[in-house]
Amino acid sequence: MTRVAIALGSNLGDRAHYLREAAEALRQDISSLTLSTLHETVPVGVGDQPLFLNAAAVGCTTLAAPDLLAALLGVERQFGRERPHLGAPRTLDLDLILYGNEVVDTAALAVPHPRFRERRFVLAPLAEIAGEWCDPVTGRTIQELLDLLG
Ligand code: PH2
Ligand code: MG
Ligand code: MG
Repeated sequence: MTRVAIALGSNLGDRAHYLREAAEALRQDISSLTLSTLHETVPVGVGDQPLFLNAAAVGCTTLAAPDLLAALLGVERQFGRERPHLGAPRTLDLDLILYGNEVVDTAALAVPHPRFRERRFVLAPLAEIAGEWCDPVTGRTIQELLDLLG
């Protein structure tokens, strides 16, 4: 079993519904899943868009990282995710942030997520449910990474 952290985001349609239902769908592949509270956040780096709801989920899986990634993309599709262009508003975005202590950097998959350390919208919800988790690249905990953002 591997402990995993997922970031959830939505800024299109019934955002809270998508996040809560996605978390339920993830239980199929992730046991003992804990969902953070939902945070309303200003869009970062994608221009003028509707506000996001963001959350984080933590649990344990027997899936290998690429299979978990495929499962996340499947749940995104299940909830109507379309990709008309990069950074487009979305019903549901599920990003794999941490996969145990593993560091993977291939064309298909990068974990830890390469930009999560700068993203308050990922760190703030994740700190609620896994503040003690150590980033295997920097050795800092999620709470420390969040505090560094000031
Ligand atoms: N996701 C992005 C880019 N910008 N901004 C917020 N507030 N929340 C997000 O989930 C988000 C973003 C790329 O996936
Ligand atoms: Mg994303
Ligand atoms: Mg994504």
